Amino acid sequence: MKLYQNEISSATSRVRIALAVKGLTAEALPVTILGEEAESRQAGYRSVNPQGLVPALLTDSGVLITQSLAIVEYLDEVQPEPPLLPDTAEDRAHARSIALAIAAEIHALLPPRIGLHLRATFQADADAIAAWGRHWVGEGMAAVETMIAGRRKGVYAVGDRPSIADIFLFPQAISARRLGFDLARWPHIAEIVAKLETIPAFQENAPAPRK
Ligand SMILES: N[C@@H](CCC(=O)N[C@@H](CS)C(=O)NCC(=O)O)C(=O)O
Repeated sequence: MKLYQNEISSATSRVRIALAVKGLTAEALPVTILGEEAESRQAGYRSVNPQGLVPALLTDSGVLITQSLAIVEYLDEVQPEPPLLPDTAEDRAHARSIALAIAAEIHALLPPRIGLHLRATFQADADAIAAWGRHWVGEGMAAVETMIAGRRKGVYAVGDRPSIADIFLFPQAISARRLGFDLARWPHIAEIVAKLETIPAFQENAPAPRK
């Protein structure tokens, strides 16, 4: 397998964590994502992934899978142990709800292309773009905290083993901390992240800080 990826990418981090939890490896194919001229915006990479986003996984049979949730669920199907989905249909739906609340409602508003568009179209400066990010992270993580609190019955977000909910939560929480949020404001998230930070598959595959 080969993984189009970027070290600072939160969405890539999810896939790298899943690979590590499963004991799988993928050859890293780096794609730059920062700035107007980033490879993610160029025709070359768009011919690989029309969305111009990382991660994208090239399977051993040459099929490209885009979108981190689809990739993580693919890995869970081809390598079922340890499972990344909880045992019951309701808990699996809950774990997917948490993963999507992060991927589709928080993270989707934050990647570099969003900041570039805010700057080019609305003349937003660096402070305004940072405030934009903090707004969506603050609002979104508060909702995720409530979602987790409402049904938590184990040490992780959903149950007693790490699931896709934790795989999506962890990179977003690390990014929130770097944006200046004290995770203590979300007590369940803080407790879960502290636990995940003791697991090498998570700790070693967190998104790298932006330089
Ligand atoms: N929903 C996608 C999000 C992918 C995404 O936004 N990736 C970011 C990096 S974290 C990216 O490639 N951004 C390129 C850009 O903003 O130009 C997923 O879960 O894979």
